[in-house]
Amino acid sequence: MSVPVCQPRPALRLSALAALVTLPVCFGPAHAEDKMVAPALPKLQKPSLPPMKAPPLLKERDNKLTTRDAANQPAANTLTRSARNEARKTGREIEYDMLIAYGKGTIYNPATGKNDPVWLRSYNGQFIAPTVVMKPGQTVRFNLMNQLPAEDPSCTSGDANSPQPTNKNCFNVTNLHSHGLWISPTGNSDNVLLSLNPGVNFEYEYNVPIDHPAGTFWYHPHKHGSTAMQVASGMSGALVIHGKRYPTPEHNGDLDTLLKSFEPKGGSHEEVMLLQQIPYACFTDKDKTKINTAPITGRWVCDDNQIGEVENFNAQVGNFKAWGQSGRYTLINGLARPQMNLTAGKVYRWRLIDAGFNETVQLRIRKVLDPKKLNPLAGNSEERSAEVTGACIGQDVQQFEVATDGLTRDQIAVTNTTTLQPGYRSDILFAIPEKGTYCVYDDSSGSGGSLTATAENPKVLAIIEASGSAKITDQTQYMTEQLIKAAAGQPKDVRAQVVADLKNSLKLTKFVPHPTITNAELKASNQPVIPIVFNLIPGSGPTPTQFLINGKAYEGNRIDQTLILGTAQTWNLSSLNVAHPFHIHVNPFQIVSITPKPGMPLDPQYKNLVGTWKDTLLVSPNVDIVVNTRYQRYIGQFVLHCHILEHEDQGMMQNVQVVLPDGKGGSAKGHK
Ligand SMILES: [Cu+2]
Repeated sequence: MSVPVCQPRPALRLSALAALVTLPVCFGPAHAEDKMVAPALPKLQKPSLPPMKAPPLLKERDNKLTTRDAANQPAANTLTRSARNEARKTGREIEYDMLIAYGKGTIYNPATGKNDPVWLRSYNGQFIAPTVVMKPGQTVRFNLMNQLPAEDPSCTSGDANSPQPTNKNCFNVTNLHSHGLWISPTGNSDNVLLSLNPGVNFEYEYNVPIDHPAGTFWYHPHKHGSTAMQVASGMSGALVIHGKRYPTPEHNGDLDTLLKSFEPKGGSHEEVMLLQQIPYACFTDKDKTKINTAPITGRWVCDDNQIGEVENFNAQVGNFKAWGQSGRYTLINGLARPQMNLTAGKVYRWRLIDAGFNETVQLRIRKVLDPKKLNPLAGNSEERSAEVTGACIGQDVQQFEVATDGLTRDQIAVTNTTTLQPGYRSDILFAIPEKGTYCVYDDSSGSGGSLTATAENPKVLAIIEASGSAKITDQTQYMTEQLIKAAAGQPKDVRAQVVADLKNSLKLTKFVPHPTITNAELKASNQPVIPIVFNLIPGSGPTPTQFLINGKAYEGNRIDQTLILGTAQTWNLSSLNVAHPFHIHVNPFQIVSITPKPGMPLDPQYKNLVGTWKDTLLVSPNVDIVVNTRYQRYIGQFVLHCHILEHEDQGMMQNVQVVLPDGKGGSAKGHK
């Protein structure tokens, strides 16, 4: 297990914190050493912020055929072994084992300074899911082994949109989705319509095309009815496609080639910043219906002999107020309030992945003017807000967003705040302007831009300690210079254009993966505009809340959209009430317009998005959104849905199919 332990002192450099912390903060066996070191000085003890760590890298299966391989290949011929080994050696084929089982771990709880033990559904028994790095042109096999406890037959519900709230065995069916990957959605590929019951193994095969964009993607389970509970347990990991294709005068290339000199020594997976919200709770009854809460505040607490779990759909996941009441923290790479040591003036790339679904994160980085005002033990929302408004008020570290949802932008967006909604990815560059302490915080305030339309409070997510002698006065100018320097590594015949683009307000024209969808292309395709209207109808009395798209809840056997391969099409996205992140599998979309409803201001989170490519976009009830998309290469059935996963599990999803054209402007019917 990856354990964010209370570290002995050398890992902590927040010296100024010592003065204000009055509680002993480390308990339990992990801190025996701390207690022995300074038993008489509890007032000087500091909360041990977990040091920042990237999630572990998923290790490839041994480069030799195992007994299980042999057993799985009764028809294997004599060429199999050497052919597969050769493919592995050349990196064309890669195999991973993914065990799905309960795992034990701990989550550091800043409010108490303790590590809360947890028992959660997990990948490979680790609390933080491993990162997978793939290359374009690779065949990637995942041997998914569902070793969750056997399903209780009594929980088989006739209603597909009805996750069972109390019977935990209903949440043990799983599958695998690679969010954002442009691969086949059918058969043994990115097929979310599969169900892997407990005890079942299945080998997924992803053929990542040679022209797949390099970028930041992620994986998680996607079994309708179990998705939210499994992702809420921390079952989400980063999936990085790393590219080495330089641009040419005719073709665009991978942004990775421009950013190579900024990459950490360990590799691109060390740039992963996986944001999760895990609503673990300790229960006071056997049936896991009653959550242990603190008197007065109502915050979720765990006694010393208790273990945190995610087992009650209604109480922990289905109730949109639960997260706010819980007092839990948004985690980065499985760590609550980690501390990282960075060097001022160095360019960092963060691959931000929002794998949460409980709240919006408005990520902001600002200098701490008075470190004494940091309060690592801030527990309730008032204390956490007070910490931000007291400490995180210095200079902003500018963020330079280079990619949305893994897809390189045509122009870098310069901002102080990056808005992350469930399912979003944002690749940002930044350089800390000078040494000092910095807050990485969620600047959510009020209900503006919020996922749940309820007020959220600002809160510290991580602390940066920056060292070094750099002094940057103009951050945009500095970043432009650094990127122009990096462009020296570009091929001669494109270098001048890359540099000219950067000088022209940080354009990245040579690195955009998809050509813009033109009106001429849409006209030639001659397809109708598709409306998508989200509607959440609150329940009352015995009538449950309804989660609808275009007036209907999900029906497994109904195809809601039939799309024709090779065409481009316009979609209009809107919501009748509360905001829902629209996500569609396989082909991304390009944003054409985001128009506020009459009399409404445009929410700042929509700035800089027109023209960009994404696969997930928040549809606020205050806007009308138009996007274009094109269906390329892949046919078959897949889904679109709301990425508030508990909405998806309860019906906010549609079946989509891409079919072959009939050559006459319609769709081919096959043998029917
Ligand atoms: Cu929704």
